[in-house]
Amino acid sequence: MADQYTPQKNDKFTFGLWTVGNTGRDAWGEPTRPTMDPEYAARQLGELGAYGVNLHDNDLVPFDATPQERDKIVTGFKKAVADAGLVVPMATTNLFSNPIFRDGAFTSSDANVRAFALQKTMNAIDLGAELGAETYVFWGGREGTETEAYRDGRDAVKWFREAINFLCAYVQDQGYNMRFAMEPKPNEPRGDLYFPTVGHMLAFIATLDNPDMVGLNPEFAHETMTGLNFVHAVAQTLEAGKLFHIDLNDQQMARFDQDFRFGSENPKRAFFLVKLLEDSGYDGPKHYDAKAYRTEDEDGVWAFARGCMRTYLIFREKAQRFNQDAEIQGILAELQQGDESYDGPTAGDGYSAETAQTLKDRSFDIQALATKGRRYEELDQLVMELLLGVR
Ligand code: GLT
Ligand code: MN
Ligand code: MN
Repeated sequence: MADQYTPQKNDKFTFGLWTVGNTGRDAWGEPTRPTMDPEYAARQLGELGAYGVNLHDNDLVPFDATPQERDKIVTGFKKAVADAGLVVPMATTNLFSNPIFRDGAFTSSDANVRAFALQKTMNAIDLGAELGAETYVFWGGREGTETEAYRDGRDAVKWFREAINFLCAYVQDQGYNMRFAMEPKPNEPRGDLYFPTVGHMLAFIATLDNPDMVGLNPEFAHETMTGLNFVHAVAQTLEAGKLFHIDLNDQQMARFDQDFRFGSENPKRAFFLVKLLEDSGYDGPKHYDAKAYRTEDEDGVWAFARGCMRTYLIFREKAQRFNQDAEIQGILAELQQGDESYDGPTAGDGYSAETAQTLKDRSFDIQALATKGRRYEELDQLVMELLLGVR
C-alpha cells in the first residue's frame, strides 16, 4: 500500500545490478538465489519507485562477449531501462573478478595487467557513456596486498595516479559528460587495500592532474568497518565539494563488508547521515550498495530494496521534524546564542597583527566557560524519542 514513505522518482534512489542481483554466494557457500536477468531487475526497480540502476561492465556484458553480443545486450538493456522509466546515472568497471586481477588492476606489479586494466576501463567508460552515466565509480577491490614482501606502496600510489590521470584525459578527449567518484575501502577482498578511507582518498585526489573532475563515492559500510564515523566522513567530503555519489547500506564495526539494508544496524547514525545529506542540499543519486540477507528468496530481495528506500524516507521526515521541533530548536538556539558571543576576535577577515594583539589582550572568564554544560544529553534524548516514535 502506497503511503508517504513510498519512493518517488525524484527521491533519486538507485540500486546496482549487482545488489538486487546478488545471489548470496559467499566464501563458504554456493548461491542461494538464481542469477537475475538485468532487464527484469530494471523492470522491478522501476515498479518499486527507484530512479535508476547502476552497473559494472560485466554485470551486463559477459567478460568474453563478442562485439556483436555486446551490442545486442546493450540495446536490449537500454530499452528495458527506458521502458521502466529509469536512468543509468552511474557505471563502473569490474576490475576484481577475473583472475588476471589477482594482484591488482591499476596497481598490479605487472605492467601488462595495468595496461589491460586501462583498456577494460576505457571500454567500460564507453559503455557507461552510451547508457547516459554521468558518474563513473572506481572501487579498487584488488588494489592492495596480503604481504609487503614485493611491491613498494609508493609505486602503487604512483601507478594508480597515472591510471586516473590517463582516464580523465580519455574522458575529456571523447567529450563525455562524466566525472569520476573514487570509493575507498579498508580491506576485503585484499588483506589491506590502498587508499583505505575517505581521508586517504581526498588527499590522493589533490595530487591528480585534474582534481576538479574527481570526487568521492563514500560507502557507509566501508568507513564503519574500520570503526570510523561515516557521518564525519561525508561531512568532510561535502565540505571539500567532493560528494559526487554515495553508497548507502549498513554494517557492524570490525566485521567483513556486510552491506546490510540501509538503517538496519545503526539507525541513529543513519538518521544523522540523512539529516546531513538533506540539510546540505545534496541532490545526487542515493545509491544502495547493499544486498539482501543470504537467507532470502526473491521476495526477500524486493522487501530489502523497499526497506532501504523506506527507511531513508522515514529518516528524512524525522529530520524535517527535528528542524521544526520547538523544544529541540529552542535548545539549539540557546546554545548558538552563547557560541556566537565568543566569535568576535577570529570572525571577519581572520588574521591581522591587530586582531592577534586584541586576542592576546583579551581576558577570558575561564571558570564560566569551563563549567557551562552543553545540554547534549537533553538534546540527544529528544532525538532518541523522535526516532523511537514517541515524539
Ligand atoms: C562491490 C563493492 C562495492 C563497490 C562496487 C562497485 S562492487 O560490491 O563491495 O563497495 O561499490 O565496484
Ligand atoms: Mn560494501
Ligand atoms: Mn560500494
